[in-house]
Amino acid sequence: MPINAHPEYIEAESKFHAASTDEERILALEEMMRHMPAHKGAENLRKNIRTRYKKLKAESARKAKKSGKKGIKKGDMQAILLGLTNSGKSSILKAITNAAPKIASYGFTTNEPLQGTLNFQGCTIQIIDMPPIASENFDKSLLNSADTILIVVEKIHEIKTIQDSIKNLNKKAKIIIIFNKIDQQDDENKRKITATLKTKKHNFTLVSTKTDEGIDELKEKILESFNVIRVYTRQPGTKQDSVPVVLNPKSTLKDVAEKVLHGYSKKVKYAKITGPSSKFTGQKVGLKHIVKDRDVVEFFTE
Ligand SMILES: Nc1nc2c(ncn2[C@@H]2O[C@H](COP(=O)(O)OP(=O)(O)O)[C@@H](O)[C@H]2O)c(=O)[nH]1
Ligand SMILES: [Mg+2]
Repeated sequence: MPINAHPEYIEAESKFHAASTDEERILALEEMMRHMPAHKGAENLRKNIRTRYKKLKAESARKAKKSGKKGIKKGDMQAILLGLTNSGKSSILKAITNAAPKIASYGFTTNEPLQGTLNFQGCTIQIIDMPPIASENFDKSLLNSADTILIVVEKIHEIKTIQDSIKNLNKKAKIIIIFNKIDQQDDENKRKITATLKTKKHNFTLVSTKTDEGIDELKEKILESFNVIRVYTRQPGTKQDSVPVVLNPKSTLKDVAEKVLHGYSKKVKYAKITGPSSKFTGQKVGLKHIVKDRDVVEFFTE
């Protein structure tokens, strides 16, 4: 053990030694690399770790290719379904995307990640149904790259089980708790479940894939988790468009104009804006104005 190593490094190193699969070893090495001692005396150590890491990565890429594992290309907005077998992950994938996964009361487990596309409010969102966390086929790299993790449960205590199993992975992802099979609960239970989840400060929805209860709210939450901004445009004197322009945070009205009007955006002189970024209804603003989610704008050319 090197002198002056960070405690994080030491912890990662013991994880490396305790690891039983290459996948775990790779994750531990990545952690070790993040906390490597920086002093000159540790130069060889750093080199060794990098070499070991490269070797393992190459090896696992070779194995993945051989086993014919289908790679999933990461979309701009990606959410991953996690939960115990039978919690209803495949049913949710089916309810919110175009995918047609197999659904079984028990005995069937998803062996490969399956993906579906959720088209919602002009956005294309990739939803992935993962094999059980404990299985060989669980792809941690996919989990690590996801923007949002959807934890599917049918009982409160399952949340902790799932959270613990992904503890050291993907700390950046937003988490949404999906309490499924709500059709099986009476009103009193629903109230209790809601109260508990609120107390624990979870971002959550109660859903049923049988009755579709909460499904629209879930789509809304998923989209919101990506931090995108939706701006609705309106031609002067007409009805508001129902499909918003979707932008990154801190976008300006100029960005909106370019998305809607393309080459004509230069003709726009000002806009009237109503919504979270306006001081009052129909506020007149210039193109440098920074928009907020759910603003409604009208562009004017003179
Ligand atoms: N009552 C009820 N049953 C559900 C609901 N969603 C899924 N199920 C059932 O739960 C079982 C497991 O569903 P599945 O989607 O395959 O779960 P997975 O193993 O997490 O992918 C199946 O029998 C489904 O019909 C729901 O909202 N309500
Ligand atoms: Mg399934």
